[in-house]
Amino acid sequence: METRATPRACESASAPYRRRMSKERYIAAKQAWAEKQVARGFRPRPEPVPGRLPPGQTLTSGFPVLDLGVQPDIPVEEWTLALDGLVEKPTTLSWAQLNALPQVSDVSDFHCVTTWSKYDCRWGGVAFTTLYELVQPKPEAKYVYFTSYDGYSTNVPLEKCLDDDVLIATSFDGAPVPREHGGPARVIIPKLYAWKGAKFVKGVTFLAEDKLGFWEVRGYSNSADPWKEERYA
Ligand SMILES: Nc1nc2c(c(=O)[nH]1)N[C@H]1C(S)=C(S)[C@@H](COP(=O)(O)O)O[C@H]1N2
Ligand SMILES: [Mo]
Repeated sequence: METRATPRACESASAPYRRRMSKERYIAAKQAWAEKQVARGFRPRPEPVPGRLPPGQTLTSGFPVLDLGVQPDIPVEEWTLALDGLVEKPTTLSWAQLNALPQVSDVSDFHCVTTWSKYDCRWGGVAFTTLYELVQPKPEAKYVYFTSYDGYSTNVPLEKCLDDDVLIATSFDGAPVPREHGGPARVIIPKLYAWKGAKFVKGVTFLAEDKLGFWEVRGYSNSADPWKEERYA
């Protein structure tokens, strides 16, 4: 757990120490300490919502970057998203075509297997269900295999992709998804550990049989449910 900087830290001064200080000096010292915290920009953190943080996770206020050491630079004029495999209508979307599809936004929590979580991420883009309707997967399609411009891949059961919070995100916090966070477009699947969301997404393939992705072949859990702490297989 992260420790909270609050004035209680001073209140815990030992009793003998406090007896040596006059009450006035003690209060003045405590007040000066509190003023210093404010000057340093201390803000109380919101109270945790019970049950919101999955087991073994720690809340972070920053947004760490995790990648394979490459952040591919894909100009949007060259960017495409291929939707293929077991679908009636295989399609390759240009950036303009993706952005012409109905746009949604969703606020969700982000859970990384390395134990940090970030609350209230505001993502905007195209719902996975919109792509599903566009390409019309065949009944045999049961799994989705995502590929990325950095060589990354990950796999997810199709049914897990059909929740309304699963997006191909093109914006974060009202601005384009920064390159280090997977722009121009990345996948967000809030109910699974974040490695299931491909940054720099380039392809979505619908499959009848499951096919393990980059981390899944290296021992990460295939199901990746943070509430069940499915970290490693
Ligand atoms: N293309 C690609 N997508 C990826 C990764 C990656 O290395 N490459 N890392 C995954 C992991 S392990 C996590 S935790 C999240 C991290 O997203 P962030 O860098 O925006 O925090 O992206 C996931 N998607
Ligand atoms: Mo991760």
